[in-house]
Amino acid sequence: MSLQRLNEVRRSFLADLEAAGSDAEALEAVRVRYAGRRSGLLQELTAALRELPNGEKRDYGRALNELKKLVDSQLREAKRRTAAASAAGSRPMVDVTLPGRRPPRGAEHPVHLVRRRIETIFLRMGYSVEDGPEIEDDWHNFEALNLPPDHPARDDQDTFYLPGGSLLRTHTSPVQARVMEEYEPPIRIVVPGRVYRRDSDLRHSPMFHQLEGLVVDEGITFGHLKATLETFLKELFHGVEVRFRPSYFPFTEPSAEVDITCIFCGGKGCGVCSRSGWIEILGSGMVDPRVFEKLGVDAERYTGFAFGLGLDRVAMLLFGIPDLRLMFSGDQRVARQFA
Ligand code: 2NM
Repeated sequence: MSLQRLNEVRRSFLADLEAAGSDAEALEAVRVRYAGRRSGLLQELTAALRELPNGEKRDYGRALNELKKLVDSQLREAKRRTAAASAAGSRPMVDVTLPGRRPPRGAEHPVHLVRRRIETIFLRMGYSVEDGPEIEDDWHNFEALNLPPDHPARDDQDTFYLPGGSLLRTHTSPVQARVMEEYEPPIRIVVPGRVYRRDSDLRHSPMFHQLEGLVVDEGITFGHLKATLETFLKELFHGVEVRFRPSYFPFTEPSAEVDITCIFCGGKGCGVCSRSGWIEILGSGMVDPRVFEKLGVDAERYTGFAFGLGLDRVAMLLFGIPDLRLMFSGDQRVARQFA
């Protein structure tokens, strides 16, 4: 009868435990009902031990001990599961049906678009793209380029000087100077980059972008300069005519400024080209042998041409951007219109 009672309690304990699942409150009720100190069923079964005839005490006692161990271990295991389940339940829920968050997207700046377009044209012609430091020394920015100490371009009004005599490059030509110092011709490079001048008004920004090119080899003539720049400009501005005007730069001789027919009026004359029908687009010339000599290029053996243009100006012309301030506003609404 009493062993039978033990088995009943064991069965009902296991059933109640299963019914409670991982519900903490239900489990606590099961614990109190079976293992409660004062009136738990195990307590009752222990008390019943004393009433048994001596012959039955051994088997009953052993079975009761096993039941106590079972209840204890099962309750402990259930409690562990409950704790784990509630920890998982407290994690924030992910609503997988919510629409995704759209990350803000930038757009390529018009100057950058123009730079890549020009680089592509010259890369196809066999040039490579070079760059160099924006903080320069007097030698590479001026002296090596045949800009004597009294040249107006060296004026404090045009150049940002830094403590210690270094300066912000006023053109990308110091990169060409570094390439000539370092490499033996043939040289065919274009050099895009930021340049700095102490100049700030509606048409001038103290930082702007240039792209310059340099070719040095045996037998390079003004004919190569002319054909190269004409080919380049007709590819960049479809359908334009190109003309060369004599000019002057300290680092080239002879020098030429290059115009294209106005891309707004086709050459008839309008506000953009000041009624002339022509827009000045780049400067160029045959590298002065004195520049070669300063940079260790054999001026008896080699000749070369160089050119330069303003990327900001070209971007404004190509995209019809009317105000320089829009170019430097950093406003994504500007850049997005040209992506
Ligand atoms: C220009 C116009 C004419 C030029 C010259 C050189 C160098 F380093 F070879 F002497 N680099 N760039 C040059 C010549 C740049 O920009 C309006």
